[in-house]
Amino acid sequence: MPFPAAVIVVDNNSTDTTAEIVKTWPEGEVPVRLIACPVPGKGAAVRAGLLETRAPLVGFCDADMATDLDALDVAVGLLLSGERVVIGSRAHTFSQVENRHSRVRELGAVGFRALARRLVRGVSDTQCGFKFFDGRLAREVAARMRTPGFAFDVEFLARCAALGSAAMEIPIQWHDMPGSRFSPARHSAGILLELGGIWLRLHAESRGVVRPAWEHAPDPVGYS
Ligand SMILES: Nc1nc2c(ncn2[C@@H]2O[C@H](COP(=O)(O)OP(=O)(O)O)[C@@H](O)[C@H]2O)c(=O)[nH]1
Ligand SMILES: [Mg+2]
Repeated sequence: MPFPAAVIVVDNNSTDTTAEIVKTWPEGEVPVRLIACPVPGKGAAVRAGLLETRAPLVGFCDADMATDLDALDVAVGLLLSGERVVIGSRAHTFSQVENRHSRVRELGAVGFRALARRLVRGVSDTQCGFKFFDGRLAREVAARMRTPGFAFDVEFLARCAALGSAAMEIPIQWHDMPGSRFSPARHSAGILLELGGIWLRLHAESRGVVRPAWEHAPDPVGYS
């Protein structure tokens, strides 16, 4: 990167050695910081990480590096040229996707996409774990986030769109990594409930029935 960058790793009660690896990571050009998020779920962890940021451009990617980091140059270039939400898409015509998902998961994904489309318009892959943002927008949206689990991306993108920033999808190289923690049997019901919760909350907020939560109001943008 031609400018200063930093990595935050969110330890979300992990039982592998993630925290130890970060703690013993040698000091280098890119500082790597560990933060703990006791609330379980990927949504909670990503929210905690984003709220720790102060940089003008921020983002997150899956810990298993399924998305090739070449996409970072494209994402940063687009953000510098004025885009505010740039997300990797496995559905992009120019993406290279090496997929090992089971038939059951593929079928579930079709249903998920049909529901997600009702909440986020114009995005073909809401779930790719590679998303970069204008920092101020990401912190503002993270502060309002309420979805703790895997459906959080849908709430995130819907809130960005509600604040006037539609997502731009970019092509990526995706290598499906072994050791997936996602299980259609264990997670599908929770994801459906989360999607329902997102729909209810966003509708209630848009009608003024409830106000978006602001208790963790983000700090103004900084450059450290
Ligand atoms: N905080 C948290 N993050 C998770 C959990 N499970 C997965 N992740 C994150 O989500 C990413 C995608 O999950 P993964 O298990 O690889 O699923 P897949 O790539 O969709 O098959 C991982 O790389 C982790 O960064 C979890 O239980 N808690
Ligand atoms: Mg993965």
